Amino acid sequence: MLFRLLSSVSRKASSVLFRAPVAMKPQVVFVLGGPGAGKGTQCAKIVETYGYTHLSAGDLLRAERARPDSKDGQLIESYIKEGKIVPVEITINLLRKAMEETMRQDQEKFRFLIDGFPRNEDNLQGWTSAMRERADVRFVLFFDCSNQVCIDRCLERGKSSGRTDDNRESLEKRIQTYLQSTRPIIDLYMKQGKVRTVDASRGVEEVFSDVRKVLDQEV
Ligand code: UP5
Ligand code: MG
Repeated sequence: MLFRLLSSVSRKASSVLFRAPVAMKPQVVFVLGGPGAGKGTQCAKIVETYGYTHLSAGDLLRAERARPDSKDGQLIESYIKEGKIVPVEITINLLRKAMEETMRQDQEKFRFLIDGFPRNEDNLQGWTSAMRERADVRFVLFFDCSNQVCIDRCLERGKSSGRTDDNRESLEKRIQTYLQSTRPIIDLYMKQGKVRTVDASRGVEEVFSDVRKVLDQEV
């Protein structure tokens, strides 16, 4: 009798363990491209269709800037307006916290689109030392778009976005930073065969149709 009871308890325990979700190592897709290339727009569409969580480094920095007791708010504002790249310690902390919070709420949300990061050598080093052991970078989704299209889209958005960097002066600096600092990072990943390039100069749906082809192959 005791044996039967114990073995039924043990069977139940093992089936509960079997069903318990195992915390997965975060799987990351870096989403890169020029300012206004459509990273945010396409990430929102990916989230609707695939099981990813979208983390925009720019959005996280803007949220931190808006937090009244943030010690980094002013620094972030000055960097964003000048189109410069915020020191990685700040950005990586925000990304790490957002990833941890997402997975704390739901362990099955371990797929992340990290949008607008890494943008330079400093970002890449910061990611490598803080996250290399904690997350796998699957590939880089690169939205390729001419500078002129990028500028036109941001200026158009600037009519209503309220973003302090959607003006001609900031945009010229953002484009320069992109060309000088971010393109070399994309090139580095290209050499490793990790970049999936999408022509981002077309309409939103055409771009997304190519994005789907990439993701359907990778998942
Ligand atoms: N639009 C989008 N797709 C379109 C399409 N196919 N056809 C026509 N129009 C299209 O789109 C931009 C605009 O274009 C929108 O109006 C959209 O409707 C339209 P969006 O999807 O927002 O493009 P995105 O590539 O996300 O543009 P964004 O301006 O966000 O790119 P940035 O990379 O410049 O901005 P981000 O927010 O990532 O960073 C801002 C600043 O934060 C940086 O310059 C930097 O100072 C700082 N930063 C860091 O320091 N470190 C980081 O890690 C990240 C940011
Ligand atoms: Mg964006």
